[in-house]
Amino acid sequence: METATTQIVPAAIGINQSSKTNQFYEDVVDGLQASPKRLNSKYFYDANGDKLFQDLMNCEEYYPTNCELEIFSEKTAEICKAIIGDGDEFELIELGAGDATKSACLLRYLLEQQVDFTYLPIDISENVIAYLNVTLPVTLPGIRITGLNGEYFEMLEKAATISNRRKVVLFLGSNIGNMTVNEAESFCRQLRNHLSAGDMLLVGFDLKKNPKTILAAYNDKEGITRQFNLNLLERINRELKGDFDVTQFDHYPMYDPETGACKSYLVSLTDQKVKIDNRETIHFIKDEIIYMEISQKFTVAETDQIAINASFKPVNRFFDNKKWFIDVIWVAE
Ligand code: AVJ
Repeated sequence: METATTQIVPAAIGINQSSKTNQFYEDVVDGLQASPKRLNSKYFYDANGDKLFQDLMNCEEYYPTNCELEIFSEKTAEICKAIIGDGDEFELIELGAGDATKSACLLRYLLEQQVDFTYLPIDISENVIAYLNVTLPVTLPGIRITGLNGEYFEMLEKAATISNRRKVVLFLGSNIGNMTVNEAESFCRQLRNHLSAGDMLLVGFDLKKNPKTILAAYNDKEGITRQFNLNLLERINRELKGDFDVTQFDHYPMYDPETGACKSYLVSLTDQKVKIDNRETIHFIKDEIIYMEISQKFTVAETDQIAINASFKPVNRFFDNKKWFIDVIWVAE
């Protein structure tokens, strides 16, 4: 029998734990057997990684969060006016919602204006989704929310089975920067295929700027970015019975101002071998790297080009005061 408590806590929708662990194992082993070795940055976000990312967002050098927060708090009415459009009810879907601090600016305003919408945050972290499902109904009374825990497109398809109302998709925080320009373009094309003409996309891009400013954001003095990267090795130890000695790896961030690619690597400090689940042994030679993450930086022209090539029409641009970051609104054509 259902208790009152289970009824008031909205259920998270997602995929089962053991198939997630198998996928994680396969991706890790494939990546570490590749040349050069690589790990997928989407796996940064377990409970520890979420906490480290929170710390990063609060650290002095990591500017993107503050820039976007400034845009969302200073331009709330304008942004909301654009997404409300003719006033038809809609689903507000957020890809990689995280703690939803930025979207909460919009959610609060939309609720105050009594706009008819449902909030569907999607996140790879089950920790994040459980948190949003429980806290948002308290901080934003009256919100209709269904958290979706999983991969973006799988969860978008789930969202489509929940309703066929107009969709407004939020993709904030330069999450799109975890893709190269080409990957971002095919991602947006795939996203367009999950939408209907007239649906909207609000995307946050981190812009090219002084290379020193960018590199410093991924090389903070406190070493949080370093820990954030090393945490993935620790997560492999915890969840996949790995035996990484994280003291034997160093963090190496780099930024290429020509291409706008900011990349993070871990560097093996010695010849060493690492076992995973007693099934695979991975050999490292001294100075061998693991490619961990790309945080691509864009020009405004590149964002327009991505929109057009993915069959969206760019309709609005919102900058922070320093013009370091941009939130754009695109309409599916
Ligand atoms: C969450 C992907 C936007 O790339 O800037 C922060 C993650 N990595 N510091 C980014 C991150 C290192 C972040 N995104």
